[in-house]
Amino acid sequence: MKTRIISFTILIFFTLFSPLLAAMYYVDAADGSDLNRGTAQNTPFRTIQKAANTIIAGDTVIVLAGTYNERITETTSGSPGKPITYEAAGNVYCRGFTLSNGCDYVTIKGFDINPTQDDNVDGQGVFIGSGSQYIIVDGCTIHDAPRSGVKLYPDSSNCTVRNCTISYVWLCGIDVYGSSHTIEKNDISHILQYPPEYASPPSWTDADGMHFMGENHVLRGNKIHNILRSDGNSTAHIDNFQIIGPVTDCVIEGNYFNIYREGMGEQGAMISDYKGAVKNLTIKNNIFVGACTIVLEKVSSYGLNNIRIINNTFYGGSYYSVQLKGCTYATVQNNIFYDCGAGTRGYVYVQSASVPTSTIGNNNIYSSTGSPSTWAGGSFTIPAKGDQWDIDPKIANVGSEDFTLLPDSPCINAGISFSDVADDFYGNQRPIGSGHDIGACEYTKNSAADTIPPTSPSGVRASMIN
Ligand SMILES: [Ca+2]
Ligand SMILES: [Ca+2]
Repeated sequence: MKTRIISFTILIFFTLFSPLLAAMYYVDAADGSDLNRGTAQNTPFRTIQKAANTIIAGDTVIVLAGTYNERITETTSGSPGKPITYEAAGNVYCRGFTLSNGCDYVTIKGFDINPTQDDNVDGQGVFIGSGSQYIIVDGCTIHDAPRSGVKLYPDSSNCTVRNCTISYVWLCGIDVYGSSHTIEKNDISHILQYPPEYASPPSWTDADGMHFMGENHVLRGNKIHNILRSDGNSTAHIDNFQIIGPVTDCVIEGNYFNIYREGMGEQGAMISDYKGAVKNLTIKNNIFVGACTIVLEKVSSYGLNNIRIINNTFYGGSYYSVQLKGCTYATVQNNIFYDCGAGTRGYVYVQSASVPTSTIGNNNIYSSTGSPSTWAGGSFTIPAKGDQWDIDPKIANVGSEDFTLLPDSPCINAGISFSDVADDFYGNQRPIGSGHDIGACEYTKNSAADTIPPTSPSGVRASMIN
């Protein structure tokens, strides 16, 4: 009897509340109709916008392969545990997504996005509005945009942009404002100062991998490369990432940066306090190739404070690798600077105002083509304490950009122990062996044990298994 009452109660519940349960909608540009219910694969909507106007929290929209010549505006929010999901099933081309101010818990997966509107909102690949939280942009290809690839507006928070490939967009691949965002494993290249779709760009326009402002963000495991003069970036100050403040408590880790110095001030990163204070920023476990210079420059009264450049590997830069200009409490330790500076200025430039509070040392500085001993350091005396000066770090293969360490590298176990450097560029734990290594890659084998050949087990006899 009791079982029957429970079954009856469940039946009543589902009858009354089934519209509130998560639904699945289908969209098919070729065979759908917005007059359909959209709830089955054989009754799909024709437009993604129709689905956007229909869904509630917890619903999923499956978009079938095809070309959708529409910009989708999402105003409905998901909720904790009940996100709204847009998923591309196959190759789905569309004009991108605008998530209105305050729109929360929306996931966008796998779309090929080519925005066409010459507009600061709808011209972005994905626009995440002010106050929006818990938006996930995953595995999208965003290209040929009149504005940036993804724009996270100020006051947005807890959003994730991951596994996206972004190219031929304006200003920067991802334009980050707000707080507590995770930007990881994206591939960003060919950023444009003057995209053809942007009729009247401002005079200050630029071409950088990423712009990064706000607090508590993590920028991890991204690849930024090939931002080129030959793409029409005639006056850009090309940087892998640029910060103009305010920035607080952010981590930039495990990224691979590779842009070339083509004579116009390309830099690894440009970090200034132009719009606000920059403090508590850690740049660790990154690989910088080509134009590597990280500039920390105080240009206003806000200031730059406690910026740590630790356990990175720099290769092939033709200028100072790190410049400290008016910042306070900067740390530059455990880095490898390999063939940086073209024999003249490769290591650290420190303005006198930054000297008293800077901690610099325990870096490896090496030139494969000659001694770095004449390199100048501004007001700073080099080599610094603990530096491995003009000592080959024994990197596996710089030509093929394998920056792991060889078994006889002097960098193994020679670094300072930073408690927040608990892994390396590849995600291997740190430390391995007796201490942290210098550079972005921890030597993963126990070199002492490696030299001992494995022993054959003795006293083992084979027997039949019955
Ligand atoms: Ca720039
Ligand atoms: Ca070690």
